[in-house]
Amino acid sequence: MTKIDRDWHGLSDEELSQYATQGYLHLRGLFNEAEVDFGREIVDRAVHALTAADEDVVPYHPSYFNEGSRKDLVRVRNAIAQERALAYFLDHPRLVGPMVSLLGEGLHVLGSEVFHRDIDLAPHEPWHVDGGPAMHGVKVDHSGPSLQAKAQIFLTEVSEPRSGNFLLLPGSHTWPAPTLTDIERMNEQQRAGGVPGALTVRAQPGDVLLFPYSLWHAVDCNVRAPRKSFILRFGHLWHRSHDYHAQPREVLDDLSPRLRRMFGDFGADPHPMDYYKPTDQEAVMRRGGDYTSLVPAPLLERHGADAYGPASWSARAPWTVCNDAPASHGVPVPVAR
Ligand SMILES: O=C(O)CCC(=O)C(=O)O
Repeated sequence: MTKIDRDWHGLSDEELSQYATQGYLHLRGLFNEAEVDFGREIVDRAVHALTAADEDVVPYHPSYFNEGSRKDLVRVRNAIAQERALAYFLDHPRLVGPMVSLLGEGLHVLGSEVFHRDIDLAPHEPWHVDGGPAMHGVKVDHSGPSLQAKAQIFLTEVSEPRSGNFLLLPGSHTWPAPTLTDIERMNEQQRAGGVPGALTVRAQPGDVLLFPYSLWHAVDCNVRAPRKSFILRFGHLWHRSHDYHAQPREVLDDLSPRLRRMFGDFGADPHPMDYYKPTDQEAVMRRGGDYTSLVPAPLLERHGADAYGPASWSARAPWTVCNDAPASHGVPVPVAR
């Protein structure tokens, strides 16, 4: 029998079942303090580079809600192209394991975003689902692999309400996409104090929230301190990506074979069928890279190199599942419509 020497562990049946029924999984303490410091440094560098640049690396698209005119938000799309250190998180065994559990081994990175959400007394993001009209009618019963899923990695304290918290409606991932009327009503309720049945995610640095494209979600106002996070979007190798066409050679060359494959790279002469039936997928997905050389020297000095390498990855599922309680604003939006 072949020995499977993976560097990752998947989610438990209980965790998978919570994701399937509730439409999210809040994993507390997935990344350690040293990694959180590294993540914050990446956010600061990416935000500085974007605000200093004349234009975004990813050109404007009409679906971007006039982000350019907003002072409260810096959102760096396709962040891997400018911040290679993001590879550390994308290829991290503790993230790859849960994502393989949700989507299968044909894991594809569809987008890598860095967020800096400053103080703003108005809700940061209106209620919505992801993917646009092309995906809104697609129904998945969540008894098998998911279609697309995001991992939000929190790098600052978001444990009090009104901190730019992620808001979600538990179970809404199985509902039809909200209509414009639903969205207007919910945004009104949000401004007036909250949407019935909505859950305010109270995250600590190092926590990760997993959720599918079909979950109804929004972002609360932020009256406290800048919120820093990454949102990494995953799907299948046969999916198109959201913030890049293909990663250029100079990006791919800096990544491990596993992460190159997760960016849809099959080398110089891919076969069209590779995206559906790759022949070496299990072997390629077994192990990721060592990106310790990308960690800034002061952080290595402060935390020690072991905090960023295989020595700290071996513990099985160091996270705990956090069950945030929904706010009691009354009756939830009905499931059957
Ligand atoms: O920043 C967040 O918490 C969520 C952003 C969002 O709504 C999205 O990426 O669809």
